[in-house]
Amino acid sequence: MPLHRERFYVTTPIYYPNDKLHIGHTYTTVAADALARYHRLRGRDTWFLTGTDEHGLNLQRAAARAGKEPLAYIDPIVAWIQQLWARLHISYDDFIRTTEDRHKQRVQAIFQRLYDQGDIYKGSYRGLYCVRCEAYYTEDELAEGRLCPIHEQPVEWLEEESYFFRLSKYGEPLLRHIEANPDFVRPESRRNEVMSFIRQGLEDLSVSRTSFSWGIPVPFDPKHVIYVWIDALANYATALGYPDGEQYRRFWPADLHLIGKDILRFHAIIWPAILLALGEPLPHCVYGHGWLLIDGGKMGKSRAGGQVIDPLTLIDRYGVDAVRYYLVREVPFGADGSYSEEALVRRLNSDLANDLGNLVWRTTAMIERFCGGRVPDPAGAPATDLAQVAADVRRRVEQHMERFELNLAVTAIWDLIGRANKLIDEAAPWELNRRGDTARLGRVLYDVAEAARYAAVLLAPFLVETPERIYEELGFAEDVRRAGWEAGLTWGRLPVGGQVRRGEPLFPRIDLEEQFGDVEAGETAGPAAETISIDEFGRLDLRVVRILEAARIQGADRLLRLKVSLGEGGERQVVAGIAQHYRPEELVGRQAVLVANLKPARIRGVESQGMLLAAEDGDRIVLLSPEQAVNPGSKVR
Ligand code: ME8
Repeated sequence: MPLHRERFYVTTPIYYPNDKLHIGHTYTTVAADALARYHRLRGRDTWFLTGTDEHGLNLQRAAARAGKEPLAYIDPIVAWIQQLWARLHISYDDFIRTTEDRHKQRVQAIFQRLYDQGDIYKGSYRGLYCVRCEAYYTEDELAEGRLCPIHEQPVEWLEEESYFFRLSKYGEPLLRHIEANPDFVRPESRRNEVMSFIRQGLEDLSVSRTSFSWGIPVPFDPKHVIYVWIDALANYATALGYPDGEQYRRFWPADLHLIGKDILRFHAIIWPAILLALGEPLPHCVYGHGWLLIDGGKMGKSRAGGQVIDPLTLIDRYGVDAVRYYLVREVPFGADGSYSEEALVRRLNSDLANDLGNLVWRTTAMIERFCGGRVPDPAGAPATDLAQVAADVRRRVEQHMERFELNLAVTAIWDLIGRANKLIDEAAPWELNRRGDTARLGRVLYDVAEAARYAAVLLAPFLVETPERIYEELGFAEDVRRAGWEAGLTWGRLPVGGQVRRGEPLFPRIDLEEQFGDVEAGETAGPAAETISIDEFGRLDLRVVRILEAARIQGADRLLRLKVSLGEGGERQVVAGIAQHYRPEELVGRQAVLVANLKPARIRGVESQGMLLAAEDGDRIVLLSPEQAVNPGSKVR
């Protein structure tokens, strides 16, 4: 599906504000970021939108449980989501919150218009409703035990007066559109799924609720709020200023709505039907990628795979580029794949440390030893085959990126890296040096250095720190991203005579045994202390919390005031004596361990409802956190 447009507008789903955003959400967002970066590098006018989906019964209830107004409950969670994206270097151009006025007004205008033209009418509805999906199900759609097929949670009977959208009217035109546009729903298996669903006949869709109030009111009947999915889907247009904003004219229709397969029907049927009703052009592509699974279950679901993997912990441990690389490389894009930290470390060791890291390390080391640290002149000897390999790899990367085959694109780059490493082994520069063949030595070392630089440009959509580091080590002061794709991928761009600067290895290897092997607990020979009984220990209520906010306390340089979430257990304010060890912004989003049943105390006039655990090592204070992210509120035993 070659994209010949000079513009590229890509979106992720807008996520529910949830302090359990995990590696699955990160997967979609990193993939969209890689595509946005790729098109930007190619000089295309690019817009990348993400955001949060903040209305609905589920959030209304969560806020009530926390004893808060919905927005006061949601704001800090949105701040932590933005912090997560910042740590992953997600280069979004806009972040839409569905509680913003710019969104609400335009959603109301859309609803009004559909009503005025007869595409929305009033009726009543009864059915089985999943609060987490915010959707009705029929009996035969339910999972065993009358559970929601996505969340495997009980559904509820709802009966209410409701407005309906004439979805049935748009089945035929939509089917014709999908048939005429093979790239509209991707990959092919999802396209087939959507077409057969439409062929079964579409029913009109209930698009308002009276059973709760946390939503955008129906403009002409405010006891109804607009169905959250209509509200949410519209974000892709409202964020651009639909119907007449300048950005809307510039970027609509979207080139790509990147989503997980769980929300395919909303994006490939309901949203396009609304756009047809509004007379707006349809997006070029809705791409439903697969799920990252843990132990065969979808991450974050209530039963199978209830476990969630915290991206921040992984970044702390392995660095942002290792996490980003793993996400785009490991799973064939589109299919389901299993997540495992061990697989991440294997990728890190083999592809990043061994292949890429080694190429840069050996090349700069040899230039230092044999060429006085300056990039040698290749002109004295015939070219190696690397320029040819590089051109071929570039062509393949471009083809794969246009088809959203991210894993194949990165795999292709490794052909260049592999060939360059092999050339070093074959040409044996140390032998050339011994024989005094400086002409051939110069050629070989120049070509492998240039291959490393070329690979850095090809990697720039995916990795956010490594391309810059490779340039720096090769002594090339150019800004990789600013130079862009075309200039960067001109073979021979690396200047002769540049001073290489070998730093630390790009990626230190991780000892798998040490990280994942059975480590014997062993007796700790600590200082003897008075012992306590297990019952005494049991009186401590230790809980995992997520830090939502952190701020300094005026006049107390050691103290920070933190707001922490215990998930269902609500929120607490805690004062912690860690201000000299952590900056407030680096704490937001982390998990920590709280002594939850400590008697509240006032410290410097600020109430502290519990205490965070930290290790004291000489002058250092280090916060304790679980080895993997767990649901906030989990008990520590
Ligand atoms: O559905 N593997 O938001 P959400 C891969 N607000 N991707 C995963 C995943 C996993 N295990 N888990 C989540 C919503 N995702 C609505 C969207 S859009 C108008 C409204 C990703 O917070 C995947 O992209 O539940 C999925 O579609 C999205 O997170 C769901 O995020």
